[in-house]
Amino acid sequence: MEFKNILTKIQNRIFTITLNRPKQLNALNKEVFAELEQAMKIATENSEVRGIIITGSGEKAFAAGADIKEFANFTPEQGSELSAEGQRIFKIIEDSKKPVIAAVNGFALGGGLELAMACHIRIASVNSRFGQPEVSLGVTPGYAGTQRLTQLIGKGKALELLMTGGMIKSDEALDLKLVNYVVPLNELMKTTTDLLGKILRQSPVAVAGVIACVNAFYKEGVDGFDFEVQEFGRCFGTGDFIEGTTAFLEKRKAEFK
Ligand code: CO8
Repeated sequence: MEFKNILTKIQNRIFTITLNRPKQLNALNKEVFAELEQAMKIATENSEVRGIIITGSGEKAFAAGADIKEFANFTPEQGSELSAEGQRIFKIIEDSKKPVIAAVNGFALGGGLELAMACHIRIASVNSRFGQPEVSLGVTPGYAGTQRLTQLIGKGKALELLMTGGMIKSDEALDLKLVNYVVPLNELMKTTTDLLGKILRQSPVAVAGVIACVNAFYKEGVDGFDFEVQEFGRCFGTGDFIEGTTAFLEKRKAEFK
């Protein structure tokens, strides 16, 4: 499938989505969102794909936010619609059964940071910068930045970043546990691929279960402990469980299908 605003490739069971509007610092407009949703659908449905990486093209930006030119003249209703649509698509990423890692290669601002936070794990290059500058534009974040930033770094620091609209460097993002690792830009994709590779050697059923259980912690009205009991039990009926336990008992490496 041909995309205009993103690039996709499949290599070694990994589906890579590269935001590709480098002249606009990969700003997220409606077309990017539509293509991102389509790409996630392809990655989800293709059984060859086991994990997903989202990154930005160029050496400057992962994504510098929602496309300000697109929403500058919006009415309140249009603003709400855009926000709801973006949140819906980012939730597809968060709820993906296949692990999704953001390889943050530069500015991750506003909607760009919100996209990175919808991914399961974030790895950043040293030159990356993070922030939610929406307050400087007279809006609150709209793609769940207030929620996921608070989940990831805690209320006090989240409020500081959200209310000042300030930008932080990669080392501070690491201290805040907003990202798992910071590496030189030329090592970003290798580090990301290596980490994803470690995950892909595990049972895909169990990895999907872990994602669902951890997400359950944050779901209103869901008891994560009960959810884990159900998910744990469900694993017992799967080929992955038989292969994993049999391989252990036979003192060999499990080969998950
Ligand atoms: N949207 C549209 N275009 C952008 C964006 C953006 N978010 N960011 C950068 N660009 C464009 C610039 O306009 C410029 O284009 P042109 O050359 O045509 O003028 C080009 O990218 C390069 O940018 P700069 O010349 O500004 O590059 P600098 O290196 O000088 O600065 C910065 C880099 C600091 C990243 C700067 O570009 C900047 O501050 N960008 C805006 C960052 C921002 O405010 N992001 C948050 C956007 S709001 C948001 O994400 C809300 C999400 C929720 C929306 C909910 C729906 C309503």
